Amino acid sequence: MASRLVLALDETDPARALDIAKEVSPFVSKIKINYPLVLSAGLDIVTEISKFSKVICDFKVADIPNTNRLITEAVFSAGATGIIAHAFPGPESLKAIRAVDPSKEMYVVITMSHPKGGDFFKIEEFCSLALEVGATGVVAPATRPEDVAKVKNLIGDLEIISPGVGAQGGDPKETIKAGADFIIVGRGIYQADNPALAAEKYMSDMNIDD
Ligand code: NUP
Repeated sequence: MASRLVLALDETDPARALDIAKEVSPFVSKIKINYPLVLSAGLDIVTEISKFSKVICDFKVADIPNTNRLITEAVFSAGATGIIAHAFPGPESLKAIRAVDPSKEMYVVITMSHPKGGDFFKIEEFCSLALEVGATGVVAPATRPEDVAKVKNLIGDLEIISPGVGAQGGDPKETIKAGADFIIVGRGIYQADNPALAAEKYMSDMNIDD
């Protein structure tokens, strides 16, 4: 069965990040890259990692349509297959991302995983926005499986990717049971003594058949 694990590679040492990406890539379906690594290594790290893994840029794009378009063009030109955006700037900002290359993945943040991270997010409105703009999927928190289940009921066939497993306390199995398609793990893998072994363990932990 294909892996339902996504590595959040927030390791800021570029050489170490590349080593971890190579070791862990056989166990994950994608590698998610966020500002901490790009700000230390440059956008070239996206191109490097794209040579052996799919890369999603978690830049939580949240600007006017023209700026969203420029950011998205840079990200896809670097080799990323997907991008994560915020919903609150509204439909035109999300459509500008979608229009750059509809064959790529666009994920929309519905609500966030940290304590009180959901207080300013509108789950129903953001889910219908994700459907309206033709998103590939949505980001919903493994720390609140009840929110994942709620999102699942609202988004039909869109994918759910869920961060918050491991360091933030979310449980892989509960998250998948609630309706997530993929779980996202950062520190639980890249800070482990053996990141590949840790990734393999997360993969088996989310097997819901046992
Ligand atoms: O709600 C969110 N929570 C979250 O942790 C949305 C996210 N995109 N993330 C990201 O997932 C976060 O920025 C980090 O890159 C990763 C989780 O990392 P960790 O807590 O597993 O180390």
